[in-house]
Amino acid sequence: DMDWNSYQRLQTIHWWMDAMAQKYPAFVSVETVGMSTEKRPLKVMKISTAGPNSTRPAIWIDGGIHAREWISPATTTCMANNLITEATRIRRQRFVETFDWYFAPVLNPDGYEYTWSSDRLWRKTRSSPKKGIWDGLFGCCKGVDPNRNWAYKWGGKGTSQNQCSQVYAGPSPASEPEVAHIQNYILARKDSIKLFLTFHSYSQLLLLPWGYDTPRVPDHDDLLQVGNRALAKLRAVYGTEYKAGDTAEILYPAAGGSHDWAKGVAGIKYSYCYELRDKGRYGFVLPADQIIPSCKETFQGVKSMAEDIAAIY
Ligand code: 0X9
Ligand code: ZN
Repeated sequence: DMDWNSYQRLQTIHWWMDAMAQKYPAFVSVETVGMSTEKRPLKVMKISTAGPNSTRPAIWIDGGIHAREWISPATTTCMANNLITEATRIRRQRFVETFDWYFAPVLNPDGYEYTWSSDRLWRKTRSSPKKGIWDGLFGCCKGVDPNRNWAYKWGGKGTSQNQCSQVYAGPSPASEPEVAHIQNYILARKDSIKLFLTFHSYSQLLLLPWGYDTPRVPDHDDLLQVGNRALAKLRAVYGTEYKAGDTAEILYPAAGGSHDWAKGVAGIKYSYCYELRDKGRYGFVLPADQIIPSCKETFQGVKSMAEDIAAIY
């Protein structure tokens, strides 16, 4: 059964998404947008008080691109659950009534399952490299970094062409079916999506594009303002300190990431990457009793971003 006091397997998360759609067909729907390399479904949940066919302005939230960052699927599913609760209220708030919300909580389902079955700290996808003549001699490594595989500035700084690297960009842009399917799904809705949020861990950062290198986005000040207001709301819950800034400046340059693609290709102005709890004490192996606190504070941040952007539309 689904709860947020422990981390959940992929099957449980998918079962919960489908169960929500069955229970609240008027405002929850679930779509399988494609299959992963190992044929697991890539599920997207749409929450809209205007119903499954609504074409309101939209907010995109994804998680679980990196397999070992368990707090990301946990926090994003928990926020989706909060939003469903908000949608059932008679007096609904503006962030619920203005937007369609898309949640894709596990973008790398093969990697995620691998962290449960075999290697807790696996990061990448589970695709096999194309067989080359050297493979017999040097062996080969599985997996592409799905946050170096998006089709914008692909193969640039902070990426590797070595199959065995943790930041292997893959043989070509969007070589990973997980990335290709989600890119297509977002492109088909790019004019409605007003806010793009991708959830990773850890470091407690809110990253603005660009990640590929240090130039500032032209609307940097708008993004930073909405970001800092969100972080003030997040901090107000438990005092958790997050910092906002340009990815390449406050973290490191890394090309082919999803929030760069969302801004650079899909043209979504407000595009961010959250690096969730903590700051390194537990790192990727964050205790499950932090799921609900992480969810509560992050939801306030996301709500603040939605309210600010709703005020523009
Ligand atoms: O390196 C990453 O992909 C992210 N950090 S993580 O520890 N979760 O792996 C940061 C991504 C920042 N985004 C871009 N560079 N585009
Ligand atoms: Zn990550």
